[in-house]
Amino acid sequence: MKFSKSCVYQIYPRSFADSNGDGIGDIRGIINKLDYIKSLGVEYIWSTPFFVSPQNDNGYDVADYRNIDPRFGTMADVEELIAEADKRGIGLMFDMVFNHCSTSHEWFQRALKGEEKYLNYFIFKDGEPDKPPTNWVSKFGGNAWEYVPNLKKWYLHLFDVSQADLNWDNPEVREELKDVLRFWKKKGVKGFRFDVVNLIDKSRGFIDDNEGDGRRFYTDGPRIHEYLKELVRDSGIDGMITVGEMSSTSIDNCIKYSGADEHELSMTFSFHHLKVDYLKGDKWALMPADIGALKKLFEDWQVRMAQANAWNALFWCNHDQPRAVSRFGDDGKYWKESAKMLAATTHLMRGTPYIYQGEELGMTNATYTSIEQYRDVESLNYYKILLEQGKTQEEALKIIGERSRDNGRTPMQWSAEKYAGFSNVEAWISSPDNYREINVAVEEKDPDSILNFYKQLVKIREENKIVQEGDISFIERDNNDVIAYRRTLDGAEWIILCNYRGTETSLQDKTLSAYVDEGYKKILGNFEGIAENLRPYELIVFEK
Ligand code: TEU
Ligand code: CA
Repeated sequence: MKFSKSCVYQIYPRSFADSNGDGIGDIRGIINKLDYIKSLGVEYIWSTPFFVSPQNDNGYDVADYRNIDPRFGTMADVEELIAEADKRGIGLMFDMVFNHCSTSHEWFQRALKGEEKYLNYFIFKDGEPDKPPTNWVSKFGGNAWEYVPNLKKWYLHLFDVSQADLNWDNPEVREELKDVLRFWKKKGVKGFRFDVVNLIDKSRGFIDDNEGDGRRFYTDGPRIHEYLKELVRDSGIDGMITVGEMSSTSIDNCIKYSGADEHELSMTFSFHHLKVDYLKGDKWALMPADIGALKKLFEDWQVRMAQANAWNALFWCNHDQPRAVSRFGDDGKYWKESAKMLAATTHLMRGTPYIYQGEELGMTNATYTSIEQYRDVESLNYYKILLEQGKTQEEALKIIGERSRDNGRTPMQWSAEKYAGFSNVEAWISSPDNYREINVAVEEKDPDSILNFYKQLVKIREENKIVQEGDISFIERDNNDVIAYRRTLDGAEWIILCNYRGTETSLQDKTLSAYVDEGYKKILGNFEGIAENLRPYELIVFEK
């Protein structure tokens, strides 16, 4: 399978490294750290957007797809980044936000002036100021339509009001976007990540949703596969590494998005496994993670995608998610053990692993104590919504504290120096105090660190066909404490056992001593030796 050997490192430039002392990470900061990224052994870097943008959603509100936001640097910097990464055998993947663009984009500005051509680039509906066309809810809270009085029209924004949805039904829009891909391909970019790309087709129509928030009308629409095939074919990017961010999708659709013979995308991100701690699917209602559900989801996605020759992107963390070690592990007593166990769970599966900046250090949630510390538009909107719903400030802060996207956006922790070695001034967003212990400088020196464990995992994938291409089946299926699977290839077998509890637990299918008696050898773990039971957050990889 293509890209079965690869690992991707995700960078959120704003929070990665600040080279010019303005407190905001930048392109030059990434260039300065390329040797560090090379030392991880990854083949690709995916960077989130640094194109011209008012930054209402930190660059996911693009105002010009072909120019660099001066906050992050210049086109010359980006060209140098591509060339310097290339010298190190690393390909760059750029982030294409094609479901919507910023309302500051020239297209939208001309639409606002009433130009027919550009009105058709967006989803405008005639109407009265007090009655939005549908009751759909924006992903960032509130109704998903905004009224423009002088046009007497509403426009759709599935995200922030400053992110207007593009009209993919219009062939001119599709041509514009293909051209953006050609532009970056010509610059030497090796691949693309497509933002919420399964939301682009709205051809199911604009109908009130009396059961949900509207997503069933615009997710995985009827023309989505047609649009993707056309985009990939006409822009000449088929065969490059591509990943689609698929919001609330299904396995059946991902089989098509990433199927080997479909010529759509190389792989898909899906998010069901990151909702197992949402109470009744509500991100803003806290619940302890349901490990039984998590395990079932991994099994379904791993097994069914494999049967269909489709391909998963494997990940725990990104710039929209709280930190995995704080969420599914233990960022206190078993910090190191649980971070390693979580890493092994995904890295040894079938798919392409993604490492999000700082994950390889075991970076934790932000631990903010006041709403003033938050920056994310979604967190700030929902804080207000939670208060309106009658939550106390303390309750609302607790929820935001666990669920905010800012948990994943604190500055990369490079060293114990002031400002975590990220900048020489106060950063745009503050760091948790633990940067003094959790940082690159400390972990590079410690052979037993989380950082060195990640490097080991990348190498294990690179050197072992069984990890790249082996079959996968799940074991310990009725055991809700443990996530465990078997990889097999040409008579070889690996067993991966992960304890998701902070307590000792026993295996149900086969005891640890039975594995040993049958000749299995431990080849990787996060504790010394083999005990009678799995220790808290213990990981064991056996080979036979
Ligand atoms: O995210 C899509 C998305 O829907 C989420 O991950 C979102 O953050 C979550 O549903 C909110 O609860 C992508 C980008 O990764 C994100 O940063 C952007 O804000 C969003 O699209 C809009 O472009
Ligand atoms: Ca800077």
